[in-house]
Amino acid sequence: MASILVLNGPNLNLLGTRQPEVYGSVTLAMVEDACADHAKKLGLDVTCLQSNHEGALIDAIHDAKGRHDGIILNAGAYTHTSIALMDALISVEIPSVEVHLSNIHAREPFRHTSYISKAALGQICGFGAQGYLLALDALATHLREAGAA
Ligand code: CA2
Repeated sequence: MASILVLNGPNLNLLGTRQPEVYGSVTLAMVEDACADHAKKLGLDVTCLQSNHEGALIDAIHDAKGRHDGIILNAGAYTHTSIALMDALISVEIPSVEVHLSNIHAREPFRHTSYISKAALGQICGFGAQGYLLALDALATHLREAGAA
């Protein structure tokens, strides 16, 4: 069974507790449960991880090599700053989908740039927590077409 790593970056542990008008009212635990349910329906295995630390996110991406067949990444604000995360994703060569709860292109100009996009198959943003499920659908199709699932 193909395995997907769902990786969330800084401050996303606060989901559902503040700024519901921007990020919705579901908690990270609810997002992770929904990912597990949806992955099961798609015949995928899922592992979820969140860290507020750039180095820990990089380590998780490195550790994914040989363990996971796909990565779903919401890198939070590191999206807009981290060449190191982009390099890590490129180096492991694992198909990845970038997710954002909010529509980063409709927000402040500094959120319009994504280093993650340069390493990802594609980006899903603006659909709230549903974005993670759409990303699972996209990875399931990609892996099936690539003969990896
Ligand atoms: O829209 C997204 O998913 C973001 O990745 C969220 C990041 C933001 O810096 C990106 O530009 C877009 C911020 C995550 C902060 O999450 C919070 C959730 C609830 C309360 C406070 C922060």
